[in-house]
Amino acid sequence: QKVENLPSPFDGEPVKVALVQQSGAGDFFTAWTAGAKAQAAAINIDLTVYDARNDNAKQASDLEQAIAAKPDAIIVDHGQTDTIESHVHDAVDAGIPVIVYDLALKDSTGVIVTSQSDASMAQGVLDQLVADVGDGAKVGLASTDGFAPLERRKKVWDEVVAEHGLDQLFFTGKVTESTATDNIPLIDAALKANPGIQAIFAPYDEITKGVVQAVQQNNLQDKVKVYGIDISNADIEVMTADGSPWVATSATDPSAVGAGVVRALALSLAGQLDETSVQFPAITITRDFLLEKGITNVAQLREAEPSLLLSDTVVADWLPAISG
Ligand code: SR1
Repeated sequence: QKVENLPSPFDGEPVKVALVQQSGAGDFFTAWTAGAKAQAAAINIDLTVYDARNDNAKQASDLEQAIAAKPDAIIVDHGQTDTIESHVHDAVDAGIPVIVYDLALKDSTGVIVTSQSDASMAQGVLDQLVADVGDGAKVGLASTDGFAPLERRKKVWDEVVAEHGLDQLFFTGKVTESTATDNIPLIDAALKANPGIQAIFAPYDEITKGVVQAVQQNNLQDKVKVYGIDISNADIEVMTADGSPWVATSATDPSAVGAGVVRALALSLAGQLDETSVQFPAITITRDFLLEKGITNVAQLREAEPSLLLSDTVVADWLPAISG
């Protein structure tokens, strides 16, 4: 989908952009990166992708390497504040425009900051959780600290737990290059140690899938409800399977978000971005909705919920949203 009549700097030699990722693993990041690449290709951006495979020291050296290559701009996707922020400042000091996605910065001067609407995403599924299991229910959190979106979602969780007197019996989880598989033993142990759990909030779909497996291998699918964040073809298959405990998720279309981050950068390079931060809106999707509509993949979900395409977010006549 190449776009014609592009403004400067997209109307000449390809614009060189480095994408420095903490990890490209899992459904979300695979789709996000595909969306970023498609949007970049449409507007004459030559995108070089660095994937640190969840190695924070490597992401820092990837960013140093990217700065040394003097690209026209850098996108930093996720990362730990402690290891990445100083390098972001180095890039800004070197005159390289920087846009970050899901990276918490203590000082974001000169940087475009983007994220999903994490607070409303978490609120959407947690409202459903409270409606389903009620105040005072026994619950668990399957997540981890150190990742900006997960910490933003946990903040809402802590508020909901306090407001509704939920009895939080565990908080466990990890992010790795095999997050779904690596969370199964953690949740299995938590379920065995805490009989009577009624609901689990697992605010990252790779963790959610691990939670669903652990619930099923303990034969607790009729007793424990699971609430997630994110959506993918594989997630829809898990949610709509017979007797699935995964009852609701809040999500964007990750491919549309990856594309949206590239558009925000492109608007900024063209001198047409007024804001310094962009948030991508999400929707809450229930298992019942997917089953009622007969939705079996993300393409069908986009048709049912066109707002997922983000067609009105950071767009211009010369910069339409790329559909996934
Ligand atoms: C490890 S952080 C994972 C989250 O970041 C993305 O923005 C996705 O929504 C995912 O849940």
